[in-house]
Order: sequence, then C-alpha cells, then structure tokens
Amino acid sequence: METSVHIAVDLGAESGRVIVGVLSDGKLSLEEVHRFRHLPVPTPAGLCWDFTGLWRSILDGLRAACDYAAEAGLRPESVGVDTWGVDWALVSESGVMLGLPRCYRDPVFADAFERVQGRIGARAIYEATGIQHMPLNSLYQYVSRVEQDDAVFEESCRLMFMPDLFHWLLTGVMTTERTNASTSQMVDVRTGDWSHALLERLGLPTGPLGSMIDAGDTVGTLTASVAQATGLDPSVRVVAPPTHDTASAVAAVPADPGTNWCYLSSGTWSLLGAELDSPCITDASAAAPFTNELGVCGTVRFLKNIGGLWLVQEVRRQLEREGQTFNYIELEDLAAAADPLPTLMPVNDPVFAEPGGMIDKIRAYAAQTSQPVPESIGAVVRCTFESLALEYKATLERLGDVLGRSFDVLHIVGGGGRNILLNEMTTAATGCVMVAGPDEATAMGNLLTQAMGTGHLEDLAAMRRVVNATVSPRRYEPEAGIRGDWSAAAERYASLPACVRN
Ligand code: ADP
Ligand code: LRH
Repeated sequence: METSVHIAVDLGAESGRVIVGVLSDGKLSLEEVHRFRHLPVPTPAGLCWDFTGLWRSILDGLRAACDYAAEAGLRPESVGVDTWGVDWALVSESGVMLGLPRCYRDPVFADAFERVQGRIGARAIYEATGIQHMPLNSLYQYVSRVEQDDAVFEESCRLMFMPDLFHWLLTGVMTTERTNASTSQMVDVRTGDWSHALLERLGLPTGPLGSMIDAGDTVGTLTASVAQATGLDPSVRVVAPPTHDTASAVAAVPADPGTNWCYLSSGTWSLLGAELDSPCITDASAAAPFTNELGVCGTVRFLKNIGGLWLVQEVRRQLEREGQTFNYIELEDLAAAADPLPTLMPVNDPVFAEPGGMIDKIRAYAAQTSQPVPESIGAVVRCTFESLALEYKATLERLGDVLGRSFDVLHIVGGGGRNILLNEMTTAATGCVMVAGPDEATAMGNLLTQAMGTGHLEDLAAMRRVVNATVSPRRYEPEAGIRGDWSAAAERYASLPACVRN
C-alpha cells in the first residue's frame, strides 16, 4: 500500500497540537511536533479567543511539521484544522475580520438564550435543528451580535466558524464545513443545510451564511505567504477534516461493527452518545436532552454534552493562580488517595460551566447542600471525578431508553481516556465494559479523513479499520472497577439541587 502524509492541526479549548500522520500498510503513525496551551482573553467586547496567538502557534507548528517531514524524507500532501464547536467570526468580502471570535464560555449569551427560548419556544428550535438547548450555541451569539451591532450586517460579510477561519488564513478561500456548522443550532439536521425557516422567523440575516462543504472536501492550496512562513510546499492541499473536534474523535472510535457500541469523547467536554444513520428527534430525545450533530460520511452524532474535564482544568487553573502547580497525573493520584463518595456535585450546572473560582464554587456547593466540604485538593478532584462517573451512568441509561437499545461496550476516546481512576470509576458506576483509546482520536479522525479526501481510503469503515490496526485500546471490566456504593450514590446524584449563585 502506498504511503501518504498528512498534517492535523487539532485545537482543544485548553491546548492545541500539530501532528504529522503517516498512513502506511494500513496503519497510521502519529508524531506530535508542536503543542501549546492557550486561554481566552477578556476584552471590552467580552471574552474572546486569542485568535492571532492561535494563528501564530499554528504557523509555528506547521514549520515544525515541515522540518520533521524533511528530516524523515516525507512529503506532506495535505493539512486540515479541527477545533471545538460553536464559535465564529465575521469577515468582510475584502478579507477584514470584523471582530475577534467570542468564547462560548462568556456568560453574556445566557440572556439571548432566555429571550429566544421565550419567543419561539425551546421545542420549536429543537424540532428545527435537532440540537440540545445550551446558551453556548452559536445561534444565541448570532442573535446578540445582530442586536448589538446590526450595522455590521449592512456590508456583505461571511460568517465562518473557528476551523473555517484558519482554513481561510491558510488558503485565502472562505468555506463552511458541515460537521462544525451543525453544532450551531442554525442548521436543519435533516437536510444538512442552514435552517432558513428558523433564522427568518428570528429575523436574523442569512446573507453571511455561505454554502457548505463536507469533511474530505478540498478547501484550496497554501497561500504563498503561508508556504514561506512554514517552509511547506505551496502545492500542499488544505483538506477539510470533520472540523468539529468531536466529529473527528468519533470518526476514530475503534468500533467493532458487530457490537452494539456507544462512545464517550472525553476532553474539555465529555460527549456521550451513539452513532446513528439519521437524526432522532422525539419528545424523549428533547427531554433528555440529546443533540443530533452531523458526523463524517453522513452519520449523525446523537449525544449529550456533559460538563467534562473542564471541571478539573479549572481546579488546576485556580491552584496555578494561587501558586501551586500540578499536572493531571498528580491530581489523579491525590484524588485516588481521598475518601470515596462523600460529596457530589451536578456537573452540568451552568455555574460550574463559567470560568473562575472552581474550587471555591465546589466547596460553596457542598456547604449549600449540607454535604461534607472537600478541604484537600484530592477531595475536590475526587468529587469532580465521581460526579462525572455518575452523570455518565445516568446519561448512558437515558441513551438506551431513548433509542430503545442496550450497549455492549462504551468506547472512551480523547485525552480524558488517560485518566485511569476516572475510567475505573466509570466502569464501576455504569456496569458497562469500557474500552479506552485512542487518546489522540481527534487528530486520528482528522488525519484519516484527509487521507480519504485525497483518495487513500475509501470510507468511514476503512478509516476505522486503520484505527483498529494501529491502536491497542485498554479494556476495563466493571468487576475490576473502583468499589463503592454506586447505586446509593446514583440516587443521591439524581436528587442534587441546582447550584445557588452567590
Ligand atoms: P480537548 O477537548 O481540550 O482537546 P483533550 O482530549 O486534549 O481535550 O483532553 C484533555 C484532558 O485530558 C485534560 O483536561 C485532562 O483532564 C486529561 N488528561 C490529559 N492527560 C492526562 C493524563 N496523563 N492523566 C490524566 N488525565 C489526563
Ligand atoms: C468539545 C466541543 C463540544 C462542543 C463544545 C463547544 O471540544 O467541541 O463538542 O459542544 O466543544
């Protein structure tokens, strides 16, 4: 089999990486050539992404990829960028960015969310888009932008999501890739096109919303200035991966087609769900709520967003601000040594989704609900892990109920799969066999879709065969999980009250 070389730029909300992938003999080898941490920045316009900082880091990463390839005698054929969902910016026809991309964590979007839901009803929006209700969805950011700054829409401009923006900087070509656009709650998941009816009902301009491309499509080739800055050949193609990171991660689940499998994409967010052939939009899916995002090769990602390891990232950041530095392995060790199941927290509560003061918020919640207040760092981190495991259990049960199916195996992919303690808690709490890995599923899904787009792989099944041939996932049996009274804890978890704002 021929060898092909692709470069993935994978931006998570906490860190970004540039990875060179070599597809050869049915296996994909990965070389991480650049990794960087990043954070949103406060501005008078609200919390924004450090866009130029990210672009600088991408260029540095591509330069490192070029050097690595040259040394190894490899010729990169394509590049593709994936990022988190929902965030976007407007660009004028002449190529001027009209403001920085806002960060979905800015609590300000909650106002627009309440107003829009009040005006046309949550169910009508779900019916039109198949997307679960969350203030972070692009729809509410778009509503607030139109309300605050409608003059900007008088000129012709184009709305592009984060990965589309970087593809534009790489090639000069403006595109909108479908998997990421589908997370906006502005797309009709049944047609895969913008939900014009919903947008018109809300009086929103549709001019900035361009036609869509699919994962695997070519965006263009590198501009001369990018080629010069990175050393890459200007003929290198930019091929859209599933630009939504979760879509890339799900594409790389090493699923055995003969099993009833579901997945947990575990990183900043935990996305737990199943892959479907067509959307599921019912009363039960709306109540759960489960979202229908579009995946690679016409699949639907039927899943729920769960607070995720953001909770631990924020604990780590608070400690860092207070002068104490820990890595994730150290935090896991401290949690392992803490007592089991004393205190639980509702991991999806909006208070915990906002940046800042996570340790204080967890302790205040424990006090508010008369649970033991976690004093040590280990106890705080353990509370987040155990609560996540219980949320996974509840979501898995609801997933089975809504789809009328049971699952043989839960595949966990993403960086969170490295957390052995959380994996053991999850398998014990859910009673489900878990298979963890690949940890770099997002980069793998990104690279393999580029390989498909450049004609080296046929379809999604071929991509998953490569993942299966490449990785040796770790298997967790429920009996070997962390002991504890998980049934009693699940009842306590189900009756936790909402967090009261101070
Ligand atoms: P993102 O969604 O931001 O791309 P990743 O898939 O990179 O996230 O996963 C990042 C998370 O994985 C971290 O927040 C951390 O909780 C977890 N993680 C990463 N490395 C380890 C490790 N060695 N041990 C335990 N957890 C880890
Ligand atoms: C995970 C993720 C998730 C989105 C959120 C904004 O990184 O893309 O799927 O809902 O970020």
